[in-house]
This record gives sequence, structure tokens and C-alpha cells, in this order.
Amino acid sequence: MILLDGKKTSADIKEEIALDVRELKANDEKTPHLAAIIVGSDGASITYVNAKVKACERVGFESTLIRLPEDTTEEDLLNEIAILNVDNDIDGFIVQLPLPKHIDEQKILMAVDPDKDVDGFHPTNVGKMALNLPTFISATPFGILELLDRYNVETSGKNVVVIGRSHIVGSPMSILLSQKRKVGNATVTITHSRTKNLKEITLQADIIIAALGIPEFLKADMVKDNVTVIDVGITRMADPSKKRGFRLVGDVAFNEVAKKAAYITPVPGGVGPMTIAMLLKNTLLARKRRSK
Ligand code: BQF
Repeated sequence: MILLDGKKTSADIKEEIALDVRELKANDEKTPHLAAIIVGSDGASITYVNAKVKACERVGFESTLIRLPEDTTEEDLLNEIAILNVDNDIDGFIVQLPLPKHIDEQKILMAVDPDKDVDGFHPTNVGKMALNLPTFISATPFGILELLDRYNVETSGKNVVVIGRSHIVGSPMSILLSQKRKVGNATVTITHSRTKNLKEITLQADIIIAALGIPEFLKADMVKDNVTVIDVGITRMADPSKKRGFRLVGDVAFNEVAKKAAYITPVPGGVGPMTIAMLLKNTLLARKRRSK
């Protein structure tokens, strides 16, 4: 079994980006600048957005964090987005999800200028991704492609089973892996909560992407020998022995599945850190596109 080490790989990628930034600075070019808007004070969301700001510092990017109160109106949030859209200092920005229930997420994502949409959530960018045109590929699917690429996991002609159909992971992942691209050309099956006989389907899989959000859902009896398993789950489970009071649990019963796997991502330290690294990569791409 080979561990797909997202922590190490993301550190490598961040080092590569830092090198690029040094070169930009040496040539008197603008430093990439990422902004993030967070609405409210959900603990996990604050952790994620802080990790993004810290990663910006690590690679030499400028960053701006805009914190808005939980009771921010949709109108006020749209106004903040409009300001970032026209701010020439900002290369890319994200709106940290999830948003409070009184705000229409779709309406917000559609307000972001597609050229600054480094999360790749705007319908224009989702459309481009689906058509295999140059765009911002959203950070988690992009990170998974990059991890498979760097570990030389063969995808061409393989049976991939994606569990979960979210707009953020399952759906784009199934599209990307079926495309004619370096990490792609797979035969993809997308499964979800209404899928019948899931186990019969996963037992056929060479590669499984578990992105359904149920802790330790994928068990050893659901996978064949030498499977590659990508675990996108990150549920917080109460754990009094930890200083934060919780631990992160993936969608895969890691210990038992790892015994049968050729490659597997850990949680934490697998897909999560790759998500952060690819957001930086998209921001660098946004900066370079804007200077053209
Ligand atoms: C790790 C996210 C659900 C909903 C909104 C490192 C992250 C997570 C785990 C991280 C995530 C998940 C992010 C680890 C960003 C990934 O070591 O395993 C980093 O920060 N993520 C997000 O911004 O919004 C989410 C998951």
C-alpha cells in the first residue's frame, strides 16, 4: 500500500509556487493577491479560511480576509463582491462556503467575475470545465487530479466509481476523469444516495472517489484488491483526547480498506491540503492571465 500523501505533495506544490512568486518579484511584476469573504463564525469555516490566508503568506501572495457578521444581508454580500470584482489589486477571490441559510448561494456564486473566480464555481467556469476548455478547475477536484498525476496512478481505461454527486466534488470529478486529458480517459460511474446495489458497483472499481460525507462509509468488503481510494470526507467527530475536542474522520474505514488498497489517501493529510494548494495555483494563474 502506498499512501497518497497530500500534506507532502501540497508542500511541494507550495514550494513551486513560492519560486514562481520570487521570479515575479525579481521581474518587478505584481504579486498575486487573493481575497476571501467569510460570513458568520462557523468554526470549521474559520479554520478553512485561516488556512487559506496562512498558505498565501507561505508562498508570498498578498491576501485580504473580509469578515462579515452572520446577519449580513444578501444585498450587502453582493455589494462586497461587486467591490472585489472591480478592485484592480485583487487577482482572485472566494466566498467561503457554506453561507448562512438566508443567503442564496447560487445567486452569490453567479455574482463573482468569472475571471476572478479562483474557486471555479461560477456557471461559466463550470461550463468551461465540462467542455474541457481552459478555466479555473475547482480546488478539490483539481487537487485530486494533481495527486493522482504526481503518484503516477494510471486512470486511462480504468473503472472509476465516484460516490456522491455534489457540485463541488462528485459531479466535477466524474466529468474530469472521463475527459480526454492526462489524468482522465477513465470509465466513470457516478453513484449517490438513490443508487441500488452500491457494493456490486464499487467491487468493480479500480479507483474509488468517496465524497458523500458519511464517516467510514466505505468498508473493506466493498472494494477489490489493489484498489486506489481517494477519501474526500472530513467529518469532525467529538474526541475528548484531542486538544481541539474533535478529530477528522474520512468517508473511508481507513485501517481495513488500506489493507486491500494499492494507493489510498489518509484523513487528515490527504485531499484537504491539496485543496488549499490548488486554490493558490488558481490564484497564480489568475494573476498571470491578468498581466497578459
Ligand atoms: C487535512 C471544506 C467541506 C465544506 C466546506 C487540510 C483542509 C481540510 C483538511 C481545508 C474544506 C475541506 C475546505 C485538511 C478547505 C478542505 O489536513 O486533512 C485542509 O482547509 N479544506 C473549505 O474551504 O471549505 C469546505 C469541506
